[in-house]
Amino acid sequence: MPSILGVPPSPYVRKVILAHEHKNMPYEVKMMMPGSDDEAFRAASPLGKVPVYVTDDGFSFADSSVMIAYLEKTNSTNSLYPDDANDYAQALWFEEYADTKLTEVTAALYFQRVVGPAFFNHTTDVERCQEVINELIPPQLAYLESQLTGDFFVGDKLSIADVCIGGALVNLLHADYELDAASYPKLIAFQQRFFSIPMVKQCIESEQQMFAGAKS
Ligand SMILES: N[C@@H](CCC(=O)N[C@@H](CS)C(=O)NCC(=O)O)C(=O)O
Repeated sequence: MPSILGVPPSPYVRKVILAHEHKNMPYEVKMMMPGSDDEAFRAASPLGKVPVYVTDDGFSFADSSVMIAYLEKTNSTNSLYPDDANDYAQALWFEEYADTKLTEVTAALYFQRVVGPAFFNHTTDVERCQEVINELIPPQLAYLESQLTGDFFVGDKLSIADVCIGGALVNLLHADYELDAASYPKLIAFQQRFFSIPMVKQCIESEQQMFAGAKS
């Protein structure tokens, strides 16, 4: 079975796990720390970033977006890419946006409050948290609120846009950040729908167990 090398609380690993679950494809997660100097890991990921994907025949490569594109080539069932060309471009834009700016600001809080203390012996910097909450997160949430016109970010079914944006919102959930109901009503409704998808629920619960285990 193919392996995803990385650490599950990483939003990029989460994204690849959710894609496998959505497409009913087998996978196993093998622990690999970001920045590891494991030779085979570095050969596939010269930047030292997780995840790395290892196929059944031993082919390996890096980058979560490349992984989803690869999965779609090998198995087109339950596609995460819209058929319509404009929708496809829009979904890829949201994937790019979520993997860069949105993850940057949500992971800043997630690292301070959860990942750093649980795994890196890090003490939460309360001032930095306030800066992230007051200045960095609101403009991104406002952008997302402005982009939602229906149940999904693009078209009328779950796409890579929802997986990546919803996955970044999981960072905020873990970091105990509650979206303001008056400012982001559509985004809160999206968040509730996304978090209640069984595969997402299960992913959130298993990450919560991991954090609880790391603390004890
Ligand atoms: N574009 C990459 C980003 C992966 C990434 O930044 N992973 C983080 C962990 S969440 C990492 O490995 N960081 C280590 C580093 O930057 O040295 C992807 O989509 O897979």
